[in-house]
Amino acid sequence: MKKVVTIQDISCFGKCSLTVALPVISAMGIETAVIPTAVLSTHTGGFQGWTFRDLTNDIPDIAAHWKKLDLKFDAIYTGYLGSKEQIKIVSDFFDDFGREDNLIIVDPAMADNGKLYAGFTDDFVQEMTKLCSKADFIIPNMTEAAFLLGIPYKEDYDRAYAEDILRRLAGLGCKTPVLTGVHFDSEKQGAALYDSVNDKFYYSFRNNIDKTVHGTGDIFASVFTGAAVLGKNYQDMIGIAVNYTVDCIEVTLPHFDESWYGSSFELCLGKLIEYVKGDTNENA
Ligand code: PXL
Repeated sequence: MKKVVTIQDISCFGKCSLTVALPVISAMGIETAVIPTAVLSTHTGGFQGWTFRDLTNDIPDIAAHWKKLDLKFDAIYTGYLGSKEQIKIVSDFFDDFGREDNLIIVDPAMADNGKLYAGFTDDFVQEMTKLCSKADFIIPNMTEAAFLLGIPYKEDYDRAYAEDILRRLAGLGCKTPVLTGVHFDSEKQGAALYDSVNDKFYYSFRNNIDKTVHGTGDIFASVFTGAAVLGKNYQDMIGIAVNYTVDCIEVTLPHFDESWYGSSFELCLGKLIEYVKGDTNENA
């Protein structure tokens, strides 16, 4: 069986980070180990008064134990990280567990809609930029890409701009950057992947839904990780991730008022399993 370790927080209520990554990657038939970086009572996107227990100091001990056990992973996938100190420790984990034949996937989960998430600063962004340089794939949205590159966030842009951003992201040191939430008009939204080794761009779009649903970045990154580990080609990696993410948004909309804090991804897991079995997911 393929084996992934995902390193991110556990938000006890709210459906993001580990409570999404674990079920989603498992549903794709992949063994999923976890390193929780912090325990929060809820995520920080719309709730007030959340608790935060930092688990940074546990990470080196977990890594040391796993070294003794000689554990090996097909991919290391990181999401939301709580502090710049934590990013440094995760970077050491990459040095210990990264190998020629495994994948490092970094979702620099730190910002959306032009703004950093609560509690993040420029120092954090700098450290995250360094972490991205060690990854095989990074999966920022347009806001995160702007922060990583130190440029202003743009709401409206064209294909040439998106491709320039992807080239510049590759310049940070990651050979295959992926941009999420890409849209060139109000009709379609999706993702773009840049294979810098072959200088080739891949796109996948679905009809645009003009609604932000919390945790969908984590869903995209989890599915993308699963698809990469299963050896799907670049077009299918983004195709499956876009399709499942949009399915999750669509299924949430009818009861969004009660479920404003996260998508009803559970209702579409059957479809994800079908996408994984499918031969092609081209929908560009
Ligand atoms: O979905 C990203 C995320 C993960 N974890 C926590 C968050 C967020 C986004 O707000 O608050 C704790």
